[in-house]
Amino acid sequence: MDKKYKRTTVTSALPYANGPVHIGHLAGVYVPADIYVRYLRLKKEDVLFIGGSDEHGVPITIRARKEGVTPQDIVDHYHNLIKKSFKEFGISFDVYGRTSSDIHKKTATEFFEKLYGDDKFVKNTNQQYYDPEAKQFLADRYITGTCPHCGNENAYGDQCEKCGTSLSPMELINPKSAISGAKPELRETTHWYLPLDQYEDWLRQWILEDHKEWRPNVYGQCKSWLDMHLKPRAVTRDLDWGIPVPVEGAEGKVLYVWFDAPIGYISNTKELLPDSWEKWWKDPETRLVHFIGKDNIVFHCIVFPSMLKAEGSYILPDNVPANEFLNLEGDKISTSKNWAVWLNEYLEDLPGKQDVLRYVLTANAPETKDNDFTWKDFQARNNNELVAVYGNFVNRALVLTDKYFDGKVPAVTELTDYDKQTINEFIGVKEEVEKLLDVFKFRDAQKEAMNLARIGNKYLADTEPWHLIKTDKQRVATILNISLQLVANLAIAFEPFLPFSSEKLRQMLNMKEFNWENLGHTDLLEDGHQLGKAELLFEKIDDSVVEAQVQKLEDRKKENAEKNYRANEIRQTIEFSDFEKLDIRVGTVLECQKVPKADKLLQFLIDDGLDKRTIVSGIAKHYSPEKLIGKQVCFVANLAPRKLKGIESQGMILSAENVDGSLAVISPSKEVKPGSEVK
Ligand code: B3M
Ligand code: ZN
Repeated sequence: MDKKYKRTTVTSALPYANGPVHIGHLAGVYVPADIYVRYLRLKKEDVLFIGGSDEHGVPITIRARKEGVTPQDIVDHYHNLIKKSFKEFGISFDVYGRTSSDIHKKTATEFFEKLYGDDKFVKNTNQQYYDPEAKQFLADRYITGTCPHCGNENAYGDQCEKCGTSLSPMELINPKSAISGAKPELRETTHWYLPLDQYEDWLRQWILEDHKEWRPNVYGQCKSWLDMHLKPRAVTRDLDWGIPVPVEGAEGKVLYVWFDAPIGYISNTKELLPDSWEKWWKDPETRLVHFIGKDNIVFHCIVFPSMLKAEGSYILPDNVPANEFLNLEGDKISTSKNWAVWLNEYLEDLPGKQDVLRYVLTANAPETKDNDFTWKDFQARNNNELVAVYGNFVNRALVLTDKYFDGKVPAVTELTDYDKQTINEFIGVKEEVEKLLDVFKFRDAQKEAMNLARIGNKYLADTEPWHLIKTDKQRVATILNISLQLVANLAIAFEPFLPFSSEKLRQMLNMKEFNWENLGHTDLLEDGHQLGKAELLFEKIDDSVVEAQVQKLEDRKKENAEKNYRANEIRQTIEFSDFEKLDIRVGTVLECQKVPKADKLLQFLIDDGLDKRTIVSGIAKHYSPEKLIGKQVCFVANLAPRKLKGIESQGMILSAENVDGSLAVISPSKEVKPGSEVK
């Protein structure tokens, strides 16, 4: 970042207040944002860290309806829960606001009015689904039906959660209102649109030319959106939860949640700094950085900047370091399937271990690709890195000083070449960590900070002060002085990453406040300085602890599978004539191979008795292709052909889904002629 700036406004995505936050949120957004902000604060830069809850949107209303409470009840509950979790994990927001606040309502309303007054919207009338029983228009999420791609009967009007395809309500087969179950009808409705197409040329220049330094995943996503061309986007909705559209004749309409939510960053700044908020949003010498997950890229890089540009008086984001996703034990984190490690539960099970989670999430940060969190890795990183490297070095340096010098920092007498070499190694770490933090490479930065402890451990192991003490106390004094200076450096370097441990260490070292500028110095602790009491910084985590966590997840998986099974059981019965429509046959696998760039798909060539046919099947995670060649399988022969990854699949191979989600291909119990019918 070579541009001159005076201050930095850092925002982190406003989580929806309709559920607790989990490790994916922390890894993707809040830990990196917090590291960055703490780093700038340590450098004594002017920085503001804005957070808050996103309290509008359809999912909140659906949840409220399901639980028989008001949307306000839902957001009150989760806003407080989320706020508490963030606090417990040391996410050091300057303000944590909420979009149901009055100040936000006013700010968002005025923002809309300004754009409306300046003629920045286009008004458009089209047809949308309406629930005649509930007497209201249905948001995409309020319509369920059968997915035209995979047949899932519970697909939503915006997405099928089974196959991941994004949908529009009109594509659903047999649409149903999620409110009343009624069959929705099409009615006309009017909305205001932000004509993003008019911003396309400007966005191309601003992102693709002027911000080539953005992360490749962010830049790439923007480029593909822009290459597909932008369409006007509706900024209003027919809904009764949200900020009313401040236009005559717009009764029953509210601002679209993605229009008001990013304005929440501004409202929350206003809440904190009613008199000076503007300099954080309008002064060209302010740098704006948005921390988000990858699913929010389009809103923060394209939609919100277009809104700000249309308004005219705001600065634009300087960078948007979005992360990819964190998976959990190999599977996608899912709120609806309860496949997550919830922050509140984590702290109940592993009290006081905030920094361990922060450390592991940064070490595995999904900065360039999706990454996996596993409890085994969590344990290994704690035991082999935090305990064995960081904690061990700190503990040895402090305990030895206590033992040989009554806890007073001993003075250096003479430096050997080896001492000088060690010092040279660790003073270089400051620049390395800075270089990485400045470009949002938190994972590598933390690794680099850890090198300080590695250097220290090696130094102690090589110099062996515990042997020397019998013959050369002066030499031991020098060794321990250098070691303690290193410990003080560690405390500062790790403050952004592991704030709780650094604070503990600060007390153990009896240091005043930390300052990033002091990093790399060897005079942080004066001769004779009295240290505080040494305590263990980290503790080993036993197998039983992580095994219990894995068990907890496995139990949930089982529960889910059982729920699914029951849900299937109560599905409607069908007539024999319906069954007869299925043409299921046995075929012999002639060829089988992986589909490139699709980790789930296998491509089969089947002898179906009459001919050869290609079938693509999503079982690559469960079989290696060569194992299936020569096997007989059952397949639906009369399924309409469909394209998967550009390959036309002519049928569907049948498998049984085990409770744990694993798949087993169905084969006849003895060999039959290819083409035999299954009845
Ligand atoms: N609440 C989506 C999300 O939590 C949304 C972010 C708003 S940021 C202005 O992923
Ligand atoms: Zn689907």
